[in-house]
Amino acid sequence: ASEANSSSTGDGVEMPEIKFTKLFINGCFVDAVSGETFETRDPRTGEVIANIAAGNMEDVDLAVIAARKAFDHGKWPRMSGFERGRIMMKYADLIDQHAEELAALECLDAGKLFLLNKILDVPTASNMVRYYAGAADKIHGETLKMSGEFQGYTLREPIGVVGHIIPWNFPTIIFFFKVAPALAAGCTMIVKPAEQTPLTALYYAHLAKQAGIPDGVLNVVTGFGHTAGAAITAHMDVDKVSFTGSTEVGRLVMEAAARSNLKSVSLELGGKSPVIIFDDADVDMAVDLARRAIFFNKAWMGEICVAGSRVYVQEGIYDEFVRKIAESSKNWIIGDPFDAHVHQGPQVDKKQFEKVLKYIDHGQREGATILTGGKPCGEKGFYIEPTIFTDVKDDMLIAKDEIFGPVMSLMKFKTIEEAIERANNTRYGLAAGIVTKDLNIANRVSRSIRAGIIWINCYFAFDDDCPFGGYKMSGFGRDGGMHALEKYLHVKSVVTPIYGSPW
Ligand code: TXE
Repeated sequence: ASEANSSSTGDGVEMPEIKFTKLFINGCFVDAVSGETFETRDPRTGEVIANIAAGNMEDVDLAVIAARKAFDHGKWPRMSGFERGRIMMKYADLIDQHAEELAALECLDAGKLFLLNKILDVPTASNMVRYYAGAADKIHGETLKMSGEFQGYTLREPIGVVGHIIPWNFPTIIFFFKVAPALAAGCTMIVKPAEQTPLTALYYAHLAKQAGIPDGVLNVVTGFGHTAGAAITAHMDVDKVSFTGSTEVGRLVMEAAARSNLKSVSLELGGKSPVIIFDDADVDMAVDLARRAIFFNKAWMGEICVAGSRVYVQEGIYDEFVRKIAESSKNWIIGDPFDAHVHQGPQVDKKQFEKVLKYIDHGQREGATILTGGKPCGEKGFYIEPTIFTDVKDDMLIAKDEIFGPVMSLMKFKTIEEAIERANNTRYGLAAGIVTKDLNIANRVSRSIRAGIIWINCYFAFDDDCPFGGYKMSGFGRDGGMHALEKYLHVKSVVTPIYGSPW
C-alpha cells in the first residue's frame, strides 16, 4: 500500500478517505460516458491516490444540458437573492465543518501544507462564500436619465450557464473565486478542476447538494484540459468561461470562444511580478518580505501566479540584502506537507518539477549565479530547494518567463526611473511589491506599475473585498470583490413611456 493510503500521517493528521471520484452532474455522482478514468497522484511520493472519472465532450454536453435546464426552468435564478444567500450561508458552514478533511485532501492531492490549508485556504473559501451570499440580495439596477416622455431602468441579470476552468495551485480558493460570485448572481455552472487536483472540487460539489443548492446548478466534470476543458470552451450553449491557468491555454480559450458562440471570456493567467526594494527600506524586513513573496506561504512552493519572482534591490543596500537573504535560507525545512514543522512541500507533479529544474539549469547556463539552492531534494517526490539567483540580467529566461517554482531572480538598480522601467519590462502585469518608507516613492511607483495589484510594504495581503486580476498578458476580468459579480451579470435596459404609448 502507498503511504497515501495509510490511515494517519507521520504528524498524526488523519489520512482522508477518498469518497468522491466520479463526475457530479445534475446532482448525482456518475461515471464518464466512456467509462474512462485517470490517476491522481500524491506529490510527496508520485504514487497513485485514486482513479477519477475522465470526462470528455459527451460528459460536458450532459453537464451543460443539466445546467441549461436549471438556468432556464429551475429555481436558482428565480428565487430571491436573499434566499440564494441563505443557502450559500449554509454551504459556507458545511465547508467549515469539514475543514479538517478538506485540508487533508488538498494536502494529499496538491502537496500543499496541511496546516495552511486548514487555517488559510479552506476558511478563505468559506468566507468568500459568505461574502457573496451577503451580496446576492444587493444586486441593483439603476434609474436612467431619459429625455422626453420615457422612463428607463436597468436590470442586472445572471449571464447564464458558466464554465469555470480551475488550475491545480489553489484548487479550493480558485474554485470559490469563481463559483461563489456566479452562484450569488444566479448563474448555473460546470466546473472543470485541474487533472492534477480533482479531489476537493468533487467534495465541494457534494457539500453544495447538502446545503440545498438545486440539482444542475453546480456540476463538476473532472478530466483533462484538451478534452473536458476544450469541450466547455467550444460549447455552443455555454454563455461564459472563466479561466485561470497558463497564458498559452488562455489564448486557446479565447480562440475557442471566438470560433463557437462568442461566449464571454475572462482570463487570469501567468505573472512575473517584481518586488522593488529601495535604499531606505529596513533590510531585515525587506528580506523577509521578498522571501515570502516567492517562497511563502510555506506551502505554495512558488506555485502562485502573483509570486514576486523578480526582486530589484537598490544599489545602496544590495550587498547587505544578498548577504542577509542567503543567511535566512539556512533554517528552511523542506519535507512532508502533513508535518506542521515543514516550511515547504513538493511541487505539484513531475511535469512542474522538471519544468522548474530546467529553468534552474538554463539560468546557470546563461551566466546567473546560484546564491542558494538549485537542486532537487529527497529520494522520492517532487521537492526542490528554494533557489536564489544573483547576477541576473533582464533578458535572461529566468527573469522573463513564469517559472512557477521556488526560484527568485535578484537584480540591482540605481534610480527610481530605472526601477519602474525594468519592472514594467514584462509581458505580464499581475502584481508588484514596493518596499520603502518614503510615501512619495510608494505613490509614484504604485501608479507607474502596470499590474492588477500593488502591495506596499507587504505582500499577498488579500481579502474577499479585494479585486484581483491582470494587465497585459496576465489576462482580464477580476476575481474577488464586487467586481467579480459583474463578470456573471448582464445589464438589461428597460424603457417605458411615462404617459402611455406615443404610438
Ligand atoms: O496549466 P494549464 P498547466 C502556469 C504556470 C505553469 C503553467 C503550466 O506557469 O507552470 O501554467 O501549468 C485546463 N482548453 N499556470 O499546464 O494547462 C487544465 O486542465 C481548456 C499559472 O497546469 O493552463 C487545467 O484545468 N482548458 C496559473 C487548467 O486549464 C484547458 C495556474 C490550467 O491548466 C486546456 C496554473 C484547453 N485546451 C498554471 N488545456 C495561474 N494563473 O495561477 C488545459 N486546460
